[in-house]
Amino acid sequence: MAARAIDPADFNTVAQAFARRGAGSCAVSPPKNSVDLVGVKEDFQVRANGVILAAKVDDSLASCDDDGIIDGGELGRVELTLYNAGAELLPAGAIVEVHQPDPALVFPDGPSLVAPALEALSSTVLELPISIAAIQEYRPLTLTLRLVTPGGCVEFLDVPLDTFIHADLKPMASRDDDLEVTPSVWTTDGGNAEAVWRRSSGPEGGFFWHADDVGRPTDTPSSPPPSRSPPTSP
Ligand SMILES: [Ca+2]
Ligand SMILES: [Ca+2]
Repeated sequence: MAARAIDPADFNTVAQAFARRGAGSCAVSPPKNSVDLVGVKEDFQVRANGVILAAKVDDSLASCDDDGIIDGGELGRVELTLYNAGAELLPAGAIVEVHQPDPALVFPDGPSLVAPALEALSSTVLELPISIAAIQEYRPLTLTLRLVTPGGCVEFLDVPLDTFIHADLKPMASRDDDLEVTPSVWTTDGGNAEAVWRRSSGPEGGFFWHADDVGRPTDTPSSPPPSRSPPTSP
C-alpha cells in the first residue's frame, strides 16, 4: 500500500515479484504461529481480489422513528464496503446479493447489485434498498451477503450480517449492556483502538466485542463504564 501511494509502477513491480515467488494476490498465509507452514496457499498471479470489509442494515432511506432499525412501513438499506485487496483493477461486474433472503425482507430494486470497477487497494460503499413485509413482532435475523467477482480468488464469498427488524430502542431503559444494540456503553481507548476492537457477530447470532490480533504490541483497552455505588445511609 505504501509503495502504491508513492509510485503505482513500483507497486506493480513489487506485486509481480511477490507473485513469481508464490505470494500472488490470492495467496493465503499459514497461521501466524505456524512453525511448519502447513496451511499456506500459493498463488502465482497478480489479479483483483474483492472482499466485503464491513456491512450494516439501517432505516435511513425513509424512517418513521429514526432509530436505525427497519420497522414496518420504513425503507432502509444494506450498506456495505467493497474492497479490492488485489493488485489489479477489479473490473465492473462484481455482484453482491442477499443470498436466500428471509421471506420477511423486501427488496424494491431486487436482492442484488452490480459493483463498479475498483482500483487495486481501494474501496467503495454500496447500498441496496430494503424494507420488510407486514410483520408484527420483533425478529432477529441473519442476512447472507454473497460476493461473486469476475476471476475472483474464490467462486463466491459469503459474509453473514446479523441484524434485527421491527423493534424500538429505548435509551437508558436497561442497566445491562448485552451489545445487541448500539451505542454500547463500553468504550475503547489507546492508539488505533478502532482498528483493534469492533462490535462483531458470530455464527450463533448475537453481538460481542472482538479484538483482532494485529501482530504487534498494543495498549488498546475496551472498558465498561465506571461503576457507581448506591448512596450510603447516614
Ligand atoms: Ca426504524
Ligand atoms: Ca423502531
